[in-house]
Amino acid sequence: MHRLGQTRSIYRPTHLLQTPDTFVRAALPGMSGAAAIVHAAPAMGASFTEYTAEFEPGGVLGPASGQRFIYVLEGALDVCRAGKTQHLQPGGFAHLPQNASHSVSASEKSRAAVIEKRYTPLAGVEPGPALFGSESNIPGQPLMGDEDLRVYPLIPDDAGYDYAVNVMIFQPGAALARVEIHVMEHGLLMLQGGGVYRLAETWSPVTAGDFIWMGAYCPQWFGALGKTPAKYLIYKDWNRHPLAAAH
Ligand code: UGY
Ligand code: MN
Repeated sequence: MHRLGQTRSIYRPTHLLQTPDTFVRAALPGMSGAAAIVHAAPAMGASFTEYTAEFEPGGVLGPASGQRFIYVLEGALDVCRAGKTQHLQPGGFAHLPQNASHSVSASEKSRAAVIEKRYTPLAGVEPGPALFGSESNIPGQPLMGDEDLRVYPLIPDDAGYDYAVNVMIFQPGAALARVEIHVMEHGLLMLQGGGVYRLAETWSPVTAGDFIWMGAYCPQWFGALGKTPAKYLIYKDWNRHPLAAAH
């Protein structure tokens, strides 16, 4: 069925809303039995890369271009680093520092969100070590005192990490308390539920499976709609001076 050129997707210098009907798959160098849907990259204005990797059983990722963060959406991944293998299931995540040799393979048909970012060094601070965890073990915190809007920080707020990845869960009807305008960029994957996202001067219906990039200073606001909670995975650059440069 032709959509007659219609889509909810929007691309502007300030933001991208990328809906699954517009996803294009291609293998990145070193991938086998896997393909990437590249959501955010320098080519569209982002200073990091985020993609969804889709694996056949036995599929593998190629080498990372910088630090790598992996969040398993479906299936199971084995991440092997320094002779130890971590078996990650949905909600499981890993942070691999820049230049940390490792392998990522799927033990079954799987999907994962993958974020890669060049590290921005900070004088006197060692880069944070590799991390492995599961969102189910992370305590949530209410955002600005709102018990219906909880934030689950997957990476410790430590100067050795120059980015943050949080899971945010909005109960039906919950909303950000204000329009945010900030220097940090965001990569956002809607995991469950949906609502309305304000991005610059557009208000868009969004639902599970959508990806959003918000450039620095993009006005942003979200309100959850429907009878089930809305949940998203959100990246931001963090813990660095705005003039600091990545290496
Ligand atoms: O962390 C954040 O800036 C977050 N509150 N932004 C967002 O949900 N769009
Ligand atoms: Mn924000």
